[in-house]
Amino acid sequence: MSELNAESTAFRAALEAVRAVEPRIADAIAKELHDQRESLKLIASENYASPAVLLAMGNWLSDKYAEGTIGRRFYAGCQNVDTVEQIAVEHAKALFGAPYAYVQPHSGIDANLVAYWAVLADRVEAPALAKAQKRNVNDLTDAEWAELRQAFGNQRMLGMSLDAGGHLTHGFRPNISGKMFDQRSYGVDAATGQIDYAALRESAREFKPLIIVGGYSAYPRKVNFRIMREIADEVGATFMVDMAHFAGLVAGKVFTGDFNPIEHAHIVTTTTHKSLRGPRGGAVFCQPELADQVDRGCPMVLGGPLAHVMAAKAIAFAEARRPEFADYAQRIVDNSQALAEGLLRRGATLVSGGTDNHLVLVDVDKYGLTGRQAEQALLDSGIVTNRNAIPQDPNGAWYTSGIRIGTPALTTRGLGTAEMDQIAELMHTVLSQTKAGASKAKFDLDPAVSEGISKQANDLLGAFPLYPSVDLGV
Ligand code: DSN
Repeated sequence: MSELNAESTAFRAALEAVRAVEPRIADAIAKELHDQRESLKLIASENYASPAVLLAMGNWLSDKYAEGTIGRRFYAGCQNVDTVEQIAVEHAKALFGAPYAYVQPHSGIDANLVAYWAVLADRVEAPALAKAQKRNVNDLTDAEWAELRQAFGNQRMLGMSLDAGGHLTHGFRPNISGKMFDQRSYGVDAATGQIDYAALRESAREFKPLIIVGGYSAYPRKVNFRIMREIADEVGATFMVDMAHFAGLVAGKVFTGDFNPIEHAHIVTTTTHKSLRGPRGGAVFCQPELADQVDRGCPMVLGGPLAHVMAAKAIAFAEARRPEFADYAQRIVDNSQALAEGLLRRGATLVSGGTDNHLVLVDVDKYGLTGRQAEQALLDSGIVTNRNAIPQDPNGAWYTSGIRIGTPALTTRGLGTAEMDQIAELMHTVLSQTKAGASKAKFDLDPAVSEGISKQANDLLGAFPLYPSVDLGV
């Protein structure tokens, strides 16, 4: 028998240790790898982290509390966490060319909360303290504190509307950000499906927000952050960008100049697990004047930092600094555009008519379907996507009229533009053969069609093994 490679040995040993305590967990972990290998994953926000990233998380760094920041912790014995966090910060700053990086947030929501409270501290709390001639909030009188709390609760945010591709955390009521801020949305031009910067400027002039948020989770085009910063400066707003979806394209230098948020925003947030291909987590980048406020993220809104995940972030940032990551980032966009062209050629309607980034938004009304029906029909056929609202969506945020598809994961797996055209054919076949049913969730699709497409999807994936270096022996 040939010797196992190091990665297979490591994952097998980890599973054996887990199995000794609770076999069902070991089975679920192994099954997840199996299922991911079998699935044609077009979820725009997912990816496959490297074995090094995954392995960096399974260790005793997890045991350590380290609230506070590097060198200023609320616990003793944090020297190794300091080392890990410092290295992650160094790689993050070098990767993005950012003056300051904070790598503790556990997710994108957390990163956005850190950013919002940093801006509130800078723009609302600091002036209140200066006015009262006090050093910190504990020194304020009850009356001064009541006044400051009123001020915290009455600030404005301008963010992209949900149906145009904005994110819940950009000031929408179901999320804490919508309860913190009075929010107004900007949308897209009805004809082009792209951001209307003149309308955005008009809205900002009228609304005078404290924060303008750029970034999205379902917008298929580049955003001109230079223009957005100009608008923010004109109305005295702090400009924040949530680059969670496209951080990999910034890191890989596909988005440069006007389209690189790091060059234009006061503060930038991200997740680390989408196009950036790291562990699940978040990060914040900012101009030096906001750094002290960002550093207050834990324990302000974050629980103790996850040192094992920061270790994995350091590995992912280091990987993304390699030249091959730039090639990967460009291939994500090439694939996305090939998928868009393949769908358009077959008669699909795409929001904005195409894509500049890692995602494509298909208007499935063209096929007489809701997003919910299309999502399930595709899933039954072995193609994993997610339904998404489209601009002015008549079916609302639950049933929707759109399907969001993204290429970061399949690009990691090695699929290229020729395979994207084959996937466009599979998707178009499913969507055009699915008939809407009696409700917005029901549909009819001949099982022979879904089985046939599943098989073709599986055959396609067979040529691109996922985690080829990992053999679990099951
Ligand atoms: N869940 C992520 C997405 O799918 O876009 C963002 O929250």
